[in-house]
Amino acid sequence: MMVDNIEKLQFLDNYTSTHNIYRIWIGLDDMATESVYMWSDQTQANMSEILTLFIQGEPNNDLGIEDCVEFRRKSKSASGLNDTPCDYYRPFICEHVV
Ligand SMILES: [Ca+2]
Ligand SMILES: [Ca+2]
Repeated sequence: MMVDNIEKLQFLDNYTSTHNIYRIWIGLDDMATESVYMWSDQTQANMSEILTLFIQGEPNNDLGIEDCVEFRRKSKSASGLNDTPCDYYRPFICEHVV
C-alpha cells in the first residue's frame, strides 16, 4: 500500500484498530540502498512526502538491520511508519485502483 499521505495513514490506523492489529507491512523498503526507499512496484518513494508519516525518531535503521517499513499502531502516542528488520512475520496490506 503506497502510504504517501496522512489520509492513508489514518485509514491504516482505523483498519488496524478495527482488526486488532498493531503492526502491518505496507510494501516499502531500503534493502537495495540504505535510506533510498522503494515501493513494492519499484518506484522510488518521495522522502519529503513520507518522512512526516514516520513515528518520531524513525526511520532509524536500528543496529543497521532495519530495511523494511511497517505501519505501527500505538495506543498511547501517534501511530506511524517505522523501519524494522524484514524477516519479521507480519500481516500485510495491498492497495489497488477500483
Ligand atoms: Ca535501512
Ligand atoms: Ca526503526
